[in-house]
Amino acid sequence: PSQVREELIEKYPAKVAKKRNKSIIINDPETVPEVQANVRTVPGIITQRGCSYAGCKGVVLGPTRDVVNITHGPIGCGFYSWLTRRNQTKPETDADANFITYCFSTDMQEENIVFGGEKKLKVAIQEAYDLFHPKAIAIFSTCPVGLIGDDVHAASREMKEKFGDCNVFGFSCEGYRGVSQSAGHHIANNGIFKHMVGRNNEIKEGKFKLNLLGEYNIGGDAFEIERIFNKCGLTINSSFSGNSTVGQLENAHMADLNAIMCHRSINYMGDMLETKYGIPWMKINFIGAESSAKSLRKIAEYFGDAELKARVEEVIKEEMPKVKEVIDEILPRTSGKTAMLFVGGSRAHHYQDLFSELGMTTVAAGYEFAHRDDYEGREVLPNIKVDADSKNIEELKIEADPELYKPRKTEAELEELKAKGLEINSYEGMMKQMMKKSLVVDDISHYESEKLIEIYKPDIFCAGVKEKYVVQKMGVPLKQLHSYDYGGPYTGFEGAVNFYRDIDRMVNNPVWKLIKAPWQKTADSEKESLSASY
Ligand code: CFM
Ligand code: HCA
Repeated sequence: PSQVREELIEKYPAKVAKKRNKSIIINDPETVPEVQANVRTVPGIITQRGCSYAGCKGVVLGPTRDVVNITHGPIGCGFYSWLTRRNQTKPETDADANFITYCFSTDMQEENIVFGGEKKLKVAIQEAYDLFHPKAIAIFSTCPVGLIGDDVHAASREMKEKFGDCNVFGFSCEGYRGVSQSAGHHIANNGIFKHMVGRNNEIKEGKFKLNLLGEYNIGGDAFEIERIFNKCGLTINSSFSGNSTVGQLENAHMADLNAIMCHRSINYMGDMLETKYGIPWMKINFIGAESSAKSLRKIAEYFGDAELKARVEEVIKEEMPKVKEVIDEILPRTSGKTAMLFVGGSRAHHYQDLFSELGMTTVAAGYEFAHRDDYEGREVLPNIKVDADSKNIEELKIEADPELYKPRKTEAELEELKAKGLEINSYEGMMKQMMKKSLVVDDISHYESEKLIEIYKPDIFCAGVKEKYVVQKMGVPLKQLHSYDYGGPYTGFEGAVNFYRDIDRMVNNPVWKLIKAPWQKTADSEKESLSASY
């Protein structure tokens, strides 16, 4: 692998090579070497990353159906974040609000850039209020808003006071706020915590109430988790933010546990809910049948109720045989194959579980925008250098609420749970689970992806839509782990079966071996590939 690393960076100018070298790591699950992460992409390099606005509006706030999300900016930002992320939602009745299908934007023009856009923004907020009377309106700033200095917060406050019955708040999530989407996650967490959490004191029915954090219902993933939780007798108090509502987010402080799927995007909320209200958080993973069973057992152990534990075992016993049947059929065909995963800030880790259930090895993986803790584990947090880009993002000062702080577990109870192997308020990251000498690459560049494919010839490459067709033209199937190639769900037990079948179809499809770019084709090789296929 050190030779591979050399090959990946040899074409770069010396300074760039030196920098990239720190983000390309040969893994050792025992020593867990340091990965350079969450730093600026070198200009000129083609990155997979997106912007802060995408992380705030598209990712964290976008999936909540009854908030009107207005993009303050030129129309492109709103348009290209309109229904592209596949976050599904299911209103309880036809009469319930669902604004996810709409694209709200102030459609800024040159005139607004020159003379200011606040007036236009207030008109837009008024129009949205008059048309829909929503519970909440959120404003998302795009790059020009920050550059010209429109005050979206003042405009929001003014309109909120004017309406009286509609919560209006803004986000300074201009695309350039941070080095990636990740900054937008943090800004979104802060805004939801400040403007929403704690406003709804409804006590929901149910004995075991938890919030599901960092699950966005892509391709219906949250629906499958809801199905399993219902069977087990677990109540989702509030979901951040797949299939969620304003009321749910406002009620988050009423749960007894925060179960975190995507650590990267929502760990801030976990910490803040713990500090202010005394609700601990626990990392779980519902990607993979074994992982789902393990996560259910962890949740049951946390609540410590014998009846719940027994129910969870029953559910696992009911669900597993269907999964086992499919895996027994597919495993002989997928076993021994290799995968590479370069996705976001959590799926490059989670999906390794599904691949190992298929008997497949992850030879290289990396995140687009995760931080060192997502690679190396949260214990490195005190050692992370806070650079100028991170300082740019507000860190809320949270204290225990004088009335509402109520530790859900005593210190002794938490210690006991930790001794049983439950990671409370902790996450061990991706690298400890990956093979020795596998490659870990942060913010992989387009060039490095191509090189890796040439060298390793993996059986499948997992990334997003920007990579998909380039990789497939190299003769390697690409599975989109963002949009799921319009499939899914992939969570839980039914999701695992969907994934096994989709991957089987891709890695065992002979069509990939027939692909040659026109310029690579000669009359002879064309004949060869044809006769090989018949
Ligand atoms: Fe978390 Fe996500 Fe992801 Fe993410 Fe994303 Fe996404 Fe992703 Mo695309 S919140 S980090 S910012 S799991 S949108 S649902 S698929 S990059 S790996
Ligand atoms: C985003 C959204 C995205 C993009 C996916 C892709 C998603 O980063 O703004 O590049 O294919 O999941 O929709 O991550």
